[in-house]
This record gives sequence, C-alpha cells and structure tokens, in this order.
Amino acid sequence: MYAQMVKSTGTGVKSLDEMDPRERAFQERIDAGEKIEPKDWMPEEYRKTLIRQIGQHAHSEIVGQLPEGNWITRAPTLERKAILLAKVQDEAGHGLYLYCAAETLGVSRDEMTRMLLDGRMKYSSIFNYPTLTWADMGAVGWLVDGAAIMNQVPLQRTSYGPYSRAMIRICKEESFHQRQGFDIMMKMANGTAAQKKMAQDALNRFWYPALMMFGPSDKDSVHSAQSMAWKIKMNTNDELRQKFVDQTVPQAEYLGLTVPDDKLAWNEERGHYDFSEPDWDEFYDVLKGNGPCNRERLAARQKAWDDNQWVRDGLLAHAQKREAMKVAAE
Ligand code: FAQ
Repeated sequence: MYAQMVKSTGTGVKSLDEMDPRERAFQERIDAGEKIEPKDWMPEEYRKTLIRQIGQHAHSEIVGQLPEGNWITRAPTLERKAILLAKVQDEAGHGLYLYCAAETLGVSRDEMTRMLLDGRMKYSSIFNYPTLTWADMGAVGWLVDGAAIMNQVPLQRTSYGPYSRAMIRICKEESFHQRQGFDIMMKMANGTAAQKKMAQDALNRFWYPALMMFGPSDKDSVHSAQSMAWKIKMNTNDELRQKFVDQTVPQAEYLGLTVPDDKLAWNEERGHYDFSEPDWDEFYDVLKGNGPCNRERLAARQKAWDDNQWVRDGLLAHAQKREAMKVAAE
C-alpha cells in the first residue's frame, strides 16, 4: 500500500499503523479506489491540500486567459479568431468548474480570489511569461495545453469526487486546445522563412517554462508524497515532465523545429529522452513574483475584482432582500 511504502522511504507520510481509526478508514477507502465526497469525513490536511491545489488550478485557468486574450483582436484570420475566442472562453469555464469544486470544501470563491490577490495563493508560473508574436498562440496551445493535459488526464482518477468530475470535462476541451495550437505551429513552421523563424523563437521561449509547469524536481517537491498517498496527485512531477518530453520531442521533429536543449538525446537503455532541467532559480524567482509579467497579471485580476464590486454588491443586496421577504412571510 502506498501509505506504508512511503514511510519506509522517510517522506513523513503516516503508515496505516500510525493512523487513528478514522484516518485509517479514510486511507483504506482511498487505497480501495473509492471517491471521497463533500459530506464525507476527511482529515483537515486533505481538505486544505485540495483547496490549495484546486484553487491554484482554478486561478491558473482564469489568469491563463490573459496571455491568449491579448491576441484575440490580432488573430490573422476570422477563423483563427473564432477558434481562439472559443478556447479562451473554455478556460473561463474550466476556472468556474474548479472554483465550484473547491467551494464544496468550505471555501468561497471570494475568499480564494482575495487569497490570490494578497499573495496567499498561487497560479501557474507559465502565465508570467509574455506572448510576443502570433506564433506564441501556437506554442501556448501545443506546449502549455499539452503539459496541462499530461498533468490533468491522471487527475481524472483523483480521489476527491468533485475534482475528478471537473477534470473529466476539462480534459475533453484541453485536447481541442492542444490540437489547435499544434495546427498553428504547423502552419507557421511550413510557411515563409520568417514564419518558421517565429515558430522556432516561440518554441525557444516556451520550452523551459512549459517544463516548469510540472513543479520542482521530485527531490524538492514538498507535497508530492502526502498528495500521492491521498491520490490528490497521481504521479510525481518528474514522471510527468519525462512523459511530456517523450511525447513532445517527436512532434517538434515533425514540425522541423529544434528543441532548445543541447543535451537532448534518446536514451536507449532508459527508453526515454535525456534532457536538461529548467533553471530552477528562475522558477523560484517567478514564484516569488519576479517573472516578466507577474505584476501585470495580478494587476489585471485586481482591476477585474474592483470593477465588478458593484455586481457582487447587487447580488448580495438581492439575496438579503429575498431572505428578509422570506422571514417576513413566515
Ligand atoms: N507554478 O510540492 P510541489 C493550464 C508550487 S492549468 C506555480 O511539487 P504540488 C490550463 C506549489 O504550489 C495549469 N507554483 O507542489 C491552461 C508549492 O507551493 P505552495 C495549472 C508551483 O502542488 C492552458 C511548491 O511549488 N495546473 O495550464 C508550480 O504537489 C492554457 C512546491 O511544489 C494545475 O494547477 C508551478 N508550475 O505540485 C489555461 C494542475 N509548481 O503551494 C489557460 C493541478 C509547483 O506549497 C491557457 N496542480 N508550484 O506554496 C498540480 O498538479 C500540482 O499542484 C503541481 C505542483 C504539479 C502544479
């Protein structure tokens, strides 16, 4: 059993023997592949870890609309514009499913947004990089959605029911997103010399930030061991990063583009590509708020929050009025 296995590797996860009866029954349900539902008993840390991960994921979907939304008015054709518009709207939908899933754990959407705005919650590092050319729309769809799918397909089997169900729906849409990105890359890579150069430049800039999406290397991952024991995460960060590299390198070759990594080589013995790690100092610096677009992204979310205060006030006033009328009628 995973919980027992990790104890022997010194990851600090309790073994079944160390758990109290309630925790043990909970872990056994997870080990048996049962889903945990909102009204079921759960350890407080399980609840908090889910709020952190689902909330971060929801914020990523919403903030993730910004780099692509930036190109809607400049899409090269009507068809490309309609596709990009649909994709960006899908991301908003993903954010909403995920906020709903997190709300079943007893945290409100407003509270999560406040935590994002005051720095207590994160969003994916990838969205702190700018989208400079149209080819970046291809690279984001191909690489960023490609990395997101790699992470999210296993999460369809995550132990928390509402999260798992949200992921099933999200994954269906992400596949279309990845395909549209690859389609843009194909057009650019097979276009004029200048277009091919833009495609290569986009790959150069997005390759390592895409690898960072999977989180720090396993030796530095804080949450993996416990999250995997609880099936909040299904794979380690490095496992998914390797899978992504193995899947993406042949696609880059098909496009006639070069992955910007001198050390990239097929390792016959391992049956995987060897590749260079991203610059982890850069990753942690972006997490601290020092990426190229961190301030701009948070300022955009803050503005949306402030601009929409009147809608929240109106809804609250309406709800209070209805409540007062209900009480008066009783
Ligand atoms: N960015 O111990 P671990 C998308 C933090 S959706 C920022 O390994 P964990 C769709 C981590 O929070 C993209 N922070 O953490 C789309 C922790 O800090 P904390 C989002 C990161 O949670 C496409 C610390 O580092 N997807 O792209 C990152 O076990 C196009 C230690 O790390 C998800 O959120 C990062 N990249 O594993 C939308 C998927 N990595 O909280 C629009 C669900 C790590 O203790 C356009 N999430 N950190 O202060 C997960 O699978 C996990 O949370 C990981 C991180 C794998 C991201």
